Amino acid sequence: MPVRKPARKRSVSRPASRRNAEQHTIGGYLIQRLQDYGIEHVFGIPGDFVLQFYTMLCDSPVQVVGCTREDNAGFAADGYARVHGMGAVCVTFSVGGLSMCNSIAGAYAEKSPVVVISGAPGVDERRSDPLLHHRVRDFNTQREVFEKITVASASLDDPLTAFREIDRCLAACERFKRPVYIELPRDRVRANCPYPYQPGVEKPVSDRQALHEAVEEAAEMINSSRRPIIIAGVEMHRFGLGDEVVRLAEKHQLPMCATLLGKSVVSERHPLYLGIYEGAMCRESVRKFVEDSDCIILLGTFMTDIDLGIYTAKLDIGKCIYVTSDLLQIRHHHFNDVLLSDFIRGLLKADLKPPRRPIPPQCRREESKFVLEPEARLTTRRLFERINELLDEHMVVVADVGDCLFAAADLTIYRDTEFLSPAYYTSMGFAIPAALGAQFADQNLRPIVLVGDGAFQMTCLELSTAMKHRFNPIVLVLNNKGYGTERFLHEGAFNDIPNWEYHRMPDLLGGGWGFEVRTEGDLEKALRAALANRDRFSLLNIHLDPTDISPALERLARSLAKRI
Ligand SMILES: Cc1ncc(C[n+]2csc(CCOP(=O)(O)OP(=O)(O)O)c2C)c(N)n1
Ligand SMILES: [Mg+2]
Repeated sequence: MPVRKPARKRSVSRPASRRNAEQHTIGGYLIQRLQDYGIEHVFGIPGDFVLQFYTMLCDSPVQVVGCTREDNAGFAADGYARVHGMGAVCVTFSVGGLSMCNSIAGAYAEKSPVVVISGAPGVDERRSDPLLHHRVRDFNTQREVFEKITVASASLDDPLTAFREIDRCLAACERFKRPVYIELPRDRVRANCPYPYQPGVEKPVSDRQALHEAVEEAAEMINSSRRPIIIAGVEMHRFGLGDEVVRLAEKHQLPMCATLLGKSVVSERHPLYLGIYEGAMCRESVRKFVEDSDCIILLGTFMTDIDLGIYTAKLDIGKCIYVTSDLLQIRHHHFNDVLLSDFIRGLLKADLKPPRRPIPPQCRREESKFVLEPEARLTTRRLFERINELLDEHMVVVADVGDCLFAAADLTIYRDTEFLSPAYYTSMGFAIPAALGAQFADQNLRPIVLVGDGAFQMTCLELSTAMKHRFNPIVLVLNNKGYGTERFLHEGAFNDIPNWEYHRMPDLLGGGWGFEVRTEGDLEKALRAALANRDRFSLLNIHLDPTDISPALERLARSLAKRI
């Protein structure tokens, strides 16, 4: 189902007759369809090959959000998509598009539905094969690159097919929750459809017999098990099935875990929720409870190395019901043509009678009160204990790659889907721009951005855009003077990075609040001030010892040490 949120109304400067006429142009139709899918903001940077379309966008109810770099625009659109249901980015040819490859690859890997729109030289301009600026090899190079990292792509060079192509790409984006690429040659933006176009809606359906047999086999397995458990993954969020998972668990009192990539897919305050399962990286009690199970119901999880605690997880597929949007496997039986949503809803309706499996008290996280030691030097462990107390239902935690991601696994997120991180593709630089996208997607959410000094140095200038729009993320820079996670794997001078005065970013950007934190007392003061400063971003430069690591990374180190 397209995510249909009412588009934000803005004053439109052009006469209505012109706007209506534009709806029948390729550019106008694309903008209309973006809105049909609930897209209210498009991130990007203009250039001469996309200026006409930018003008059209600016005259539409869709708000264009200018970013400092195209890769950041890609991350922002990804963050927006994760919160809002679908995102979009619009850039110029090659110099813009190609610099977005990494962020769009991440969106592909982690199933985030982002529509990539790129301007391109006009079809008529290409006739004598000229060396136009931004050209790489030939005029198809960028589209061919994006074919590899999107689920559908099209070049809208022919008005006869362009309208259908727009619908095909957007439907694929929505169905597969993966990016799509739409290229718009600049001389086709205002081209009209040569015939009255009617969008056709084709909905995928499950094979009824396969669905029936799969649900029956799953029910049999659950009913004959003694220690069933659900592990919920990121796809439950992407496909809007989080509520169904909770209903399934509640109906049969099934205990639940989540994966790191799927963290917060169900509320972490739910009484049936145990925590994140990620092999040796999770708490031992949770690990034991999961690995003792004789029926592991994996719903929309990706079996990634990080989610499996660098493959320290011990899950026997012979004890699993494993369903994603791409596959359905019950023990070693594979079923084809069964939609994820149909299977989950089928399970909800099935006659399940699983045994009750009480959650042992040691699996519950102890909620100890954080007692401040004002003079103590701050450590990662204490920092995250304090952050855990700070979180409320109006915040979204956005974690970058590095120890902050491992440490964040231990945070308790209040509401569902309020934790964003690139926990599979693990590209550094995600958090600051993704937080911008998340705040555009839901302006009632305040981002708590967790970012290492290395990742911060990559994309920090997107704070300038947050500043421009008076957004108020609280950015915690974990300044351990280098690539700590890599130091932990392999020490070398290449892991040292310059120690910037991060807390002085407000001087550069002309606003915001900066704090330097060394002790627990400094942290307390800075956090209180940051929470009170609701008008701009706050940035905490948190000095940590270069050898200090989070409890999660410590757990992994201990487990790996046993194996070596
Ligand atoms: C774009 C990108 N480049 C390189 C890496 C490899 N890498 C993984 S973690 C890491 C260090 C991260 O440093 P920092 O952000 O300071 O976090 P820390 O590990 O210190 O907690 C690097 C370089 C990556 N994941 N992504
Ligand atoms: Mg670091």
